[in-house]
Amino acid sequence: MSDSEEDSKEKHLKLVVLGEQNVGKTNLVKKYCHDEFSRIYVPTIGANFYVKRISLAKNKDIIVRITDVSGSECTDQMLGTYLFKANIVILLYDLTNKKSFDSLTSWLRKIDQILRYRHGENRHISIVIVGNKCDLEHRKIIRPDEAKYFARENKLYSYVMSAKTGENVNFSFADVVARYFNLRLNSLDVDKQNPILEAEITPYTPPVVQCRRKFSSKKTKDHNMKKVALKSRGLKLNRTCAIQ
Ligand SMILES: Nc1nc2c(ncn2[C@@H]2O[C@H](COP(=O)(O)OP(=O)(O)OP(=O)(O)O)[C@@H](O)[C@H]2O)c(=O)[nH]1
Ligand SMILES: [Mg+2]
Repeated sequence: MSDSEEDSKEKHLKLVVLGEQNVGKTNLVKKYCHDEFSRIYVPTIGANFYVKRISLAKNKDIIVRITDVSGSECTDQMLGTYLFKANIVILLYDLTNKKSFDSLTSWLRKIDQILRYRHGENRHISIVIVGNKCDLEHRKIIRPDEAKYFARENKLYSYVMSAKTGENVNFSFADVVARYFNLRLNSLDVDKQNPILEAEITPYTPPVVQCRRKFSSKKTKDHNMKKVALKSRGLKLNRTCAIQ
């Protein structure tokens, strides 16, 4: 097969998302694949599977099969199964949860053991760390330099995103995939990955201002004046009373 034929062929990739419970793995994948987000936390049981087709660098089609693994009940054996023939691992942590960041070391150790001893694989696997929930600006406790330091020490790439707002999601996934294939995202690719927000245009109708007229009728005014006049004379006004 010629190089050009090889280049035009669809490429397939297996990407596995791992990390502690509640860090936002399911929502991140759903945001990326279906542009969906849910505030309600529904823990994943086992794993969920998704497929996303992307087109990068001169329309090279890439089919990304994504496995979203439960953060709570993942035994080493199950993890081994999910990691089988994986090309990319996204290790997700929550920028507002220190424990989830600290757990990255043990995730890395587990992955390393599985790849080395179980599969006997020495294949090329890319691991990246991703800090999620960057929209919670006031609650972030993992500093950017901390994450960068950890990534540098472990020779990993590092990203931050928000499954809620979608900030940096499409671009980062595309960048991770492109790096795996040694492709460089061109400016067109970057534009393609940044979704254009479509605002609905509705005609402007000026609000109807309801003014409550504050007035006292002439009748009320006369009535009050009569009351004051009578009071000064020690009298009381009744309906039939007439002032001389
Ligand atoms: N503010 C904010 N909340 C998020 C974000 N991503 C996820 N969440 C919330 O975090 C909670 C957990 O999200 P999930 O996606 O279910 O977490 P998970 O990592 O899949 O959890 P497990 O399946 O138990 O491992 C949910 O209540 C989400 O609404 C985010 O980017 N920003
Ligand atoms: Mg989940």
